[in-house]
Amino acid sequence: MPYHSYQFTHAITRRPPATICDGLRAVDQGNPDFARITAHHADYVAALQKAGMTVLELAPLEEFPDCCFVEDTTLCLPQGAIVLRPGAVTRLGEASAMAPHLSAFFDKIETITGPGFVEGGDILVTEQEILVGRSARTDAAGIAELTGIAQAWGHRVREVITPPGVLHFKTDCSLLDHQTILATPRLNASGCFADYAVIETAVGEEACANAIRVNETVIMPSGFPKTAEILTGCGYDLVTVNNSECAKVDGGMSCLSLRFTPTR
Ligand code: CIR
Repeated sequence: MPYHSYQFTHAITRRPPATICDGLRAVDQGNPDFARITAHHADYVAALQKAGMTVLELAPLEEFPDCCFVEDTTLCLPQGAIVLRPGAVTRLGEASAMAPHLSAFFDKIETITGPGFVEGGDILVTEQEILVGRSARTDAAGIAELTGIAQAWGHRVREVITPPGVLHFKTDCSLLDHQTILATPRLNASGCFADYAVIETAVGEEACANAIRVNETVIMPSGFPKTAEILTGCGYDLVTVNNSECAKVDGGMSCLSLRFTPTR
């Protein structure tokens, strides 16, 4: 049996729009350079393909500056897809724009109808359970609605807390394998990974906690040599992608794709 939490055949991405300069961010670090973010995005797609994925690349939606962060629109599970409800007002419409693309891959598609909100960046799927972080973007009502759907599909859902001031739960953690998590020391200190082995990001390298395990590969942002060395030393097959421009609008490795194995 494949590990459903990190072995996949397909991904969906969306190329960055020229309006990415209007993308949401917590702190102003300047605007992403459009040519560079486009080149980095192409490198990211190539890394997914090299990891064995068939990638559907969608066209940018200029009316949604954050549209390349497709992870926040949908949760893909082995049983089907759940169209989410982003808590950022400017991003709400991204979910319904993704919905039509899912029917080619999934027999079962459910939708979070509200009034609650949930963004994919707050959802970490492991082999054992689905962790959902309550955050400024994901609230109790959204988690309750998601839980109802996921439980009916046989999943255990556990609500956790995204640290204050942190955009998403997965800003601070990633799945490395069926029992191991990469996490920042601040998130690990919350105790939410007591049932897992945890590898902490190196001091000063917290910004690389958002990585993705895809089949045999771990894809992480470049520029974090100490954490890269730790992961390589633990035997992970590491590929790095420049994320300098996405990071200016708080984007990382997980947000740039939906990863799944089609059910149809
Ligand atoms: C936002 O603030 O919504 C975007 N600028 C970044 C979203 C990153 N998404 C993710 O980590 N899943």
